[in-house]
Amino acid sequence: MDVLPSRKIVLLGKTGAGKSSLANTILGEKLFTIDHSPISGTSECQTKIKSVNGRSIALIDTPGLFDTGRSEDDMKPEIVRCLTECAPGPHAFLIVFKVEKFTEHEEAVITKICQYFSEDALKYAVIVFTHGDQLPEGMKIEEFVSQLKDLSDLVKKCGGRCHVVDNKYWKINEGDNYRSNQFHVAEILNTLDKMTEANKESCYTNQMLQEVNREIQREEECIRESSGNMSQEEIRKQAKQSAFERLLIRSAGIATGALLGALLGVAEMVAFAVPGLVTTERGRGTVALAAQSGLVKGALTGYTAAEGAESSLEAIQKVAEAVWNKCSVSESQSNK
Ligand SMILES: Nc1nc2c(ncn2[C@@H]2O[C@H](COP(=O)(O)OP(=O)(O)OP(=O)(O)O)[C@@H](O)[C@H]2O)c(=O)[nH]1
Ligand SMILES: [Mg+2]
Repeated sequence: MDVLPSRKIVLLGKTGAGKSSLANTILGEKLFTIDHSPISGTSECQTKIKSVNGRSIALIDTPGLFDTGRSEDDMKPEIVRCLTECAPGPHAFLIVFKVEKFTEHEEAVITKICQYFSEDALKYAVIVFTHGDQLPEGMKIEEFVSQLKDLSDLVKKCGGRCHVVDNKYWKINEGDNYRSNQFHVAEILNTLDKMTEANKESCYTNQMLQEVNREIQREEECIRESSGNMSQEEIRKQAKQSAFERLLIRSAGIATGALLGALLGVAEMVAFAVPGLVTTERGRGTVALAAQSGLVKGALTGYTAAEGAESSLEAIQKVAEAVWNKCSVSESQSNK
């Protein structure tokens, strides 16, 4: 039996933007905990599955993954957790902002989403505003957006998809349809339907998420072999936890910007980052063997060698070349 939810939706945004509250508003139930203190909120990614308006949806709530002022090292476990929850990829990203000024902090959220996923992620994104009560009397969200150039550019990049709720003050429909969460949740679900249809029911994915998914599947196989009659849901849950722990160990000491390289299998990393370098089966075998023997560890620690790199891709390429060079040296020595 396929117990996987039909729609996987991840909520992203700054701490305090109202992600967990929005998740509860959509699900029509307080399934996620809201912390009213200004600093601490959601500390870990969590998934809740529920049927809403006839659709089975899995909402993945995240902590403020893209906050400015938090070190990437600090965020790494939460980012890895988010990847294991999302893998092989979500059907949609709900990017959450408050109805307020659009500053460089909000801009930074988008820059980081594009950095960790890719610009393509915006094809799967819907912008949802919270604190709708802040909208001036009679103003709709589209009008608010049109007044701010950067914001309206962003909404355009997201195919014009934007909605508004107020998780606190718009609980009851008091006749004014626009100020009713029920109305907007229905609109959000319709937009998600249309977007998923336009994306041919595919989820957003990339090489990193696929590799994370392979890691989870490997764990599932092991658990299935050793467990009796555990349900598929329980197997997946345990596999995600083991994959999370493994991936976290693998990424130790590596800057989040270069996580892609750390999370991809080493052979895949080299092939991906330096196309043309590993073209033969034998080449791939050599790299895989080197990875198993621990040879690559030294090169991976050599991420410091990539410190001068301008972008994470460049950093990965530098390390990939270092890995490849080590492999070639070891192969020529063993052939002597
Ligand atoms: N007035 C108003 N308050 C809201 C709204 N949404 C959330 N809040 C309040 O804002 C605070 C933060 O909301 P959360 O839903 O916990 O925000 P979050 O984005 O999940 O925060 P983190 O988990 O820390 O990342 C809480 O006190 C909420 O009650 C809204 O639409 N209107
Ligand atoms: Mg939260």
